[in-house]
Amino acid sequence: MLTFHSDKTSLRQANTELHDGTLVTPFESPERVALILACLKQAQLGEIREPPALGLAPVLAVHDRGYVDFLQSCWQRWQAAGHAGEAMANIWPARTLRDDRIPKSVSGQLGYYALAAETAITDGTFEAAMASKDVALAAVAHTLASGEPSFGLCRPPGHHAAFDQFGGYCFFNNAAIAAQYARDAGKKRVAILDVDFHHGNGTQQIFFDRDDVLFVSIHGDPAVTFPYYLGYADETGRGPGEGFNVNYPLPPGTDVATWLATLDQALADIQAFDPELVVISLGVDIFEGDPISAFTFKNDDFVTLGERLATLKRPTTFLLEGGYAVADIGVNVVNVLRGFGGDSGRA
Ligand code: 6XA
Ligand code: ZN
Repeated sequence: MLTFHSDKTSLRQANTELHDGTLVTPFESPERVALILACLKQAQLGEIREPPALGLAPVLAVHDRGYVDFLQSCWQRWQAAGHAGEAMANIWPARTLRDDRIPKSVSGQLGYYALAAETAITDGTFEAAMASKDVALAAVAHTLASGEPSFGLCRPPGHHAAFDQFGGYCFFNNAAIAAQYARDAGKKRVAILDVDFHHGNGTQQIFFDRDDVLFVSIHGDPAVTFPYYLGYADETGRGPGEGFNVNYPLPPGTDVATWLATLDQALADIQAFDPELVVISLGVDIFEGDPISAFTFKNDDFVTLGERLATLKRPTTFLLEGGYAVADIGVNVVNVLRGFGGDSGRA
């Protein structure tokens, strides 16, 4: 299977993440991509290609212009304001405040455009996000042109990024940008299946009113897991989008058999939609050893996941989302791709 990768994704080098009340080295690290790359090469899974730079037009097809401008200028403005650390939100237009006026200061805008506090903006963040969406676009373009599956080694991830909000380590919604690109290339129906441990709130929000992009997600129950405020089963879409958003929240600790039975339902939803393209938001943080997640996949279960996804028999693009158990991240990704490709060997 062809992989797309850009060295520029390593330009995101944040030092701080607010985690459990302390500032820690971010779980979402450049090392993740390096380790997956090494494993892909060792497994000889196929060619690894650089994506072309496609600019902002495909981003602006799903994100707000003001939001994109903010991401582009934030770090420079934060430094110009004389702040010592990395750019982080610490005030939001929360439930009792106004959200219909965008403040002028970078601190106020950070809260306006942030949906969570763990994700700092730093030098290189915007450039890495641009590279990440270019990886996604090249992967989907390859699948559209050839019908062959592809893997986009996206970093930073994307599925928490909404129309005009970042958070959960995400800035541009790579899966949404790829799906919209396929729509603009003439594909009538695109399905996004999100198997990351965390609900893809951003992807859901971007397509919630639409019937041309089906969003199906299996994830930790938002009543007790991040992102907490979206991802319930009763969020089924709105207006013309009614019925085209499907959430399968599962309790932390859910066993693999239950997870796979849920996947079978998700796959039936996708087949009923008859998509011309499937985008998989591939988070491997469903692994039992993941430091910030709570599902129970073992290394070999990722092969089974790949095999089940292949039963769809649809043109498919895989895009990396989460996964932080770095010692196993390469094996787990390779196992999905091998399973999908029909090679049942375990990495
Ligand atoms: C922050 C949790 C961020 C989750 C990131 C992720 N406390 N999303 O893996 O899929
Ligand atoms: Zn995740």
